[in-house]
Amino acid sequence: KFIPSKKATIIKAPFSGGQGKGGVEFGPEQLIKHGLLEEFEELGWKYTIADPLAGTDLIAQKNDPTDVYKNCKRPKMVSECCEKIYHAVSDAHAKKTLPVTIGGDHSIGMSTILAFSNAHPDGGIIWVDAHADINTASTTDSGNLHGCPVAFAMGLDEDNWPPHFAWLKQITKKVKPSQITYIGLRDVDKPEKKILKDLGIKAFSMYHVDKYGIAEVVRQAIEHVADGGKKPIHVSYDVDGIDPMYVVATGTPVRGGLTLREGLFLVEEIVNTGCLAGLDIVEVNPSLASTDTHVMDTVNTGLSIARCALGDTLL
Ligand code: 6HN
Ligand code: MN
Ligand code: MN
Ligand code: MN
Repeated sequence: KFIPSKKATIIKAPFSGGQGKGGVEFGPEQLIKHGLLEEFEELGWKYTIADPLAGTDLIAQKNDPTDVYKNCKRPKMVSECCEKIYHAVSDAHAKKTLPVTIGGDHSIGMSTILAFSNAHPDGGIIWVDAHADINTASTTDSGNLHGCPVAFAMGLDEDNWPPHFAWLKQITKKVKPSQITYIGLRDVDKPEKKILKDLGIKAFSMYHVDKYGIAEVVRQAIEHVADGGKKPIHVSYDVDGIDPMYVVATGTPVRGGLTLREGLFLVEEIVNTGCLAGLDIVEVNPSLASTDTHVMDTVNTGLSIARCALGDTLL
């Protein structure tokens, strides 16, 4: 409905500055090495590739000990890279293509959902994750900005933002709390719980998945953010939403997650509405598994998410 042309822009975001571990920057190249582009071709999609971080010295920036602001780690690096990704995703929307952003860590979600909601002011966002990623610059305990992208995209606690985020402050249309919902939550920090409650953000935790089943949860999520399938939907997919038994190679695994099929089914259901208009696949970290089998389990999960999002179906 919203991307009738089957054209996509694949945005490479080999970014790891939003958290401390190395390796998540290899996500895009691993997914591509193991068949991401062939999936697009096989499923009849045309694509172009954007590489907004090419030419950025990511290694030097990650190791810059002066890049701290209060409790926030690497605000300069996160801000500079996220601004570039914001422009790449905005361009993809302007060309009426489906932006598929491949992480990298989840801090880039601040850019993808902000670009989406500026391109589609009536659109809805489904954030699939074990975590809510809605810590503010003040509430973050870890200081890792991949735990904060939703708060930044909403403009929460702007007064305490590191000064580097001036570009983001200038974007006046922020994501509204009513525009987003979560699926898969099971590790939410105390201040995040308060924010979700205070802002009335609808969230489906693993409790809801167990109680109502994934089909009903996805139905309600689509109802809440997209009027049951009348409005564009962006899916920001942190692979740690799926249980670590399927996805070992990720930075912040939490047990008790979605089964592989639940995690894919929810994408299939969203695609069936015809409303998918943006996708992120993040937090694939091939360095964090001890065997090749475990690396491939995780990489293949990322590839399966993409395949479902591109409309692979037997029917
Ligand atoms: N992710 N809530 C924790 C923090 O450090 O703020 C974990 C964040 C995880 C972020 O998985 O994208
Ligand atoms: Mn997560
Ligand atoms: Mn700019
Ligand atoms: Mn996340």
